[in-house]
Amino acid sequence: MSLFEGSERKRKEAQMREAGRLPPGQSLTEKWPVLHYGAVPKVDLASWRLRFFGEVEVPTAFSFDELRALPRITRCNDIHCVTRWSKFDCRWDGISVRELLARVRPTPQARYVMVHAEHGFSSNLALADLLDESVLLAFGMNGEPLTPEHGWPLRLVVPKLYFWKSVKWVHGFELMQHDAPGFWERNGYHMRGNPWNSERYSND
Ligand SMILES: Nc1nc2c(c(=O)[nH]1)N[C@H]1C(S)=C(S)[C@@H](COP(=O)(O)O)O[C@H]1N2
Ligand SMILES: [Mo]
Repeated sequence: MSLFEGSERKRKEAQMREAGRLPPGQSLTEKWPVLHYGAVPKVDLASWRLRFFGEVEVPTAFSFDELRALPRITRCNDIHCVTRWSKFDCRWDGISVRELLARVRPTPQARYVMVHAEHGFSSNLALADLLDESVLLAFGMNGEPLTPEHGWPLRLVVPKLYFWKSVKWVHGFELMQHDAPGFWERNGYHMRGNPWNSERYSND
């Protein structure tokens, strides 16, 4: 990195801090780091399904074509990784999770969701956090389709929580009555993960 690029980054970072957009302990990155546990999965779109199960009235498996045919939405937001980088003004293109939930109809007992991905990765969310208007299922970011490393064919984006909750290669939503820890949450990370409260580890 040249001296100029470094000071430019610092200037933008100070701007974001000033604007109240940089959570505590985070720093700005212009790049898009790739971070995950395990290998990038190979996905066969013909047999791929996005499943909704557990506490739902209408358990459903959506094909990729069915999801592509749904109304498109875009969301602009900032993402915050627990490893302390934040990336600003990401423009995501995708579909509404709320719309899918309206179709599968969570039971009145449903309060939490386990989000499932390839290779057994999972992360837990409160249903209320999943229903936030900032949330979407993304096919692409900043005008480009997702690359396999960033979650192609589909990833969840939950910008108000640390980015480990934004599950790549998502293929299932399990609606639950009670909260339960997902992959990182079983390994010491926080059950909710709100960056504005520095909810990094289970004892934060
Ligand atoms: N399926 C899956 N999704 C995942 C992860 C993972 O290991 N597997 N890691 C999470 C973590 S810790 C982060 S920071 C982000 C990183 O997303 P990126 O590689 O697109 O930046 O993905 C999240 N989603
Ligand atoms: Mo992360």
